Amino acid sequence: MKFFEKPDPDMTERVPPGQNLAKGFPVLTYGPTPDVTQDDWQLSLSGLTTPKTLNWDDLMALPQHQFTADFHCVTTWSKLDVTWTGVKVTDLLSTVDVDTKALHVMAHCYGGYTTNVAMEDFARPENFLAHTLEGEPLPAKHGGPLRLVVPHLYAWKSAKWLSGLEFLAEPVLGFWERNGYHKRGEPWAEERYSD
Ligand SMILES: Nc1nc2c(c(=O)[nH]1)N[C@H]1C(S)=C(S)[C@@H](COP(=O)(O)O)O[C@H]1N2
Ligand SMILES: [Mo]
Repeated sequence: MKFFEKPDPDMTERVPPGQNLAKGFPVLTYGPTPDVTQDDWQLSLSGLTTPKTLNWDDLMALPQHQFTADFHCVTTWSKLDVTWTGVKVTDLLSTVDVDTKALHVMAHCYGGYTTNVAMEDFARPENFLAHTLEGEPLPAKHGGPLRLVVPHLYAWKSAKWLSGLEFLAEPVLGFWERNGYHKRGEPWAEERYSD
């Protein structure tokens, strides 16, 4: 009989320094939860691109994929193997005409939240726009009808209730980045706070 077991080495390797595994899926929102239906929802692309507005049908017409990704909140909880359905950021980008000078992206949200991501962190094949969580329509508290998910950065970059993507030549700080969080937020490097 075994009295203890070493932590599964696969698991330790997947939990970034200073993070603990969460029970359930905590909700972390600054301010009230916006009430947006799929019918009301729009995504506007602005800045260094041909301006374009997508509605729900436009989003559904893009290729749909399942994603399994780990989720790391800077407040030290992580959740492994979250399964989502949605659209790859790279598929969305392939339908728009973004200027090569656009090296930064500001994500805008219903409710006013913003977060900035460098284009090289944004235009990755593993990033996606999610409308389904564990097989169910994405609950409003987790960002429904649509949120961004950027698995390789802390979860404050995974903008809930996404309403816009603004393409920028120069970096501009988003909400938490102006309020002390790191401009990039890579969990393995513990890029938690700005200096
Ligand atoms: N619009 C918006 N997006 C947001 C936030 C927010 O307050 N507003 N919080 C961020 C933070 S700090 C985290 S950890 C994750 C939490 O997502 P969850 O509530 O689905 O766990 O959403 C991120 N996206
Ligand atoms: Mo967070």
